[in-house]
Amino acid sequence: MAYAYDDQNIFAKILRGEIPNNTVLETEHTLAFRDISPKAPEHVLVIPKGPYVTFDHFCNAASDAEILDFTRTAGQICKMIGAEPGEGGAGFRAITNAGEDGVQEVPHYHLHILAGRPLGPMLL
Ligand code: IU
Repeated sequence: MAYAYDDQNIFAKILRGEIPNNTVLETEHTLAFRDISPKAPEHVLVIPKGPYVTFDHFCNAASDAEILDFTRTAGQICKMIGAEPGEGGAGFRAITNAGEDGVQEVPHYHLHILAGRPLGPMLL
């Protein structure tokens, strides 16, 4: 499937600096920032800087360097918010919504990392 990237989506505007964000960590290929409407005491969104719409789009189309940078940044975020299970933190949930059935609101791939309270069973 071909993905059409909408460069007017809100995360594209954040990446271009047109809209402010609460940055936690920025690297060459990745930005991590606090969700504007947090669903847990710690709620960070990790996004690639490249124009990827969904998780599968990113995994299939991004370069090795982008994927490595993204994954390491997500790992760093888990450390930074003290969420590593068994290392002083109580764990976390990492989730990504994709497309209509996944109820994805913003069409720029993002990984939610939630922590800081018991998160309950995953809703299915
Ligand atoms: P979703 O997986 O696409 O449903 O998640 C989009 C998230 O982006 C959601 O948790 C919003 O609170 C969040 N968000 C944001 O952090 N800043 C914004 O300006 C907008 C949405 I619009």
